Amino acid sequence: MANALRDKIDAGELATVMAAHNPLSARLAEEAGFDGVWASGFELSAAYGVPDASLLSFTTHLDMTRAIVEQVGIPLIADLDTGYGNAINVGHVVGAYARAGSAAVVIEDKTFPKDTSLLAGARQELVRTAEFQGKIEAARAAGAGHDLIVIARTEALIADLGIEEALRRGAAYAEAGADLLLIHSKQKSPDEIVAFTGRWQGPIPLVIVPTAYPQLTEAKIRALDKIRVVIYANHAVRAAVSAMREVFAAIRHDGGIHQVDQRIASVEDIFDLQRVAAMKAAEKKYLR
Ligand code: SPV
Ligand code: MG
Repeated sequence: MANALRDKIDAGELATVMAAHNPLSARLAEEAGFDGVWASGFELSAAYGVPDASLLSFTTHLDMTRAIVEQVGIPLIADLDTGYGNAINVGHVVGAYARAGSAAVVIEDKTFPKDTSLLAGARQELVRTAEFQGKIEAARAAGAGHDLIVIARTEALIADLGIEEALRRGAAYAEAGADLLLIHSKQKSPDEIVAFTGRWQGPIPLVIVPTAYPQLTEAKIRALDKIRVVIYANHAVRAAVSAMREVFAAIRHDGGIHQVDQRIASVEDIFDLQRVAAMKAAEKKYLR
């Protein structure tokens, strides 16, 4: 599993990764042709109706991860937030995700409990650089033997600490053994990420999450040359919310399901997504 993502990155290509909050959304991402699935903390928190602020336990997220890995063939990148504590917590948690079949894990340099990155006025505090290097080393050790990709995420730009601090932290995280550096930005234009990428001279490639600056298309990202993974981090839950709102409102407006029936996914479509045909074939073979 890890190899498919690593192979793509090593080949100098851009891996496109879509968010998921359950196996069904992951399967739809695979069906659409994405290279990987992002087991998003934000999406899972939203699915539970709570803020993305370290409120869900890691086992809740791990259960989702296991369920997704069982149902899709594309690699999974697990969003581990801050690693749920210090380097000891990171080692414990990363080991569990590696054994669950994650291709990659992301840990971010914020304090625990974290606050979500794109919320205006949110609490954004970073741990010391050396402390986070220890967390990266613990993640590396826990993933050894699983071909696990360790992605270090700096929130320096999210915390308004500037490009110099982001570059300094990125270099320190590469030195500690990270395979890739996720650089997150909340600016509404791609300028900050483009400037960071231009100045990045580190030995490891970059990962971006262009939620705030959607103008940065894949063609433009490829042209920047140093970015190997783009994560569309919340488009599964946002698409689901738009679709459900629209259909639920139409049913209330129409006084029944007679109008929407033809324009939403059919029950047969859902049977296909559940792989019912495979179960029926197994019934023929084994039930006697
Ligand atoms: C997530 O999807 O959980 C992320 C990306 O970490 S963001 O919400 O932008 O922090
Ligand atoms: Mg997250």
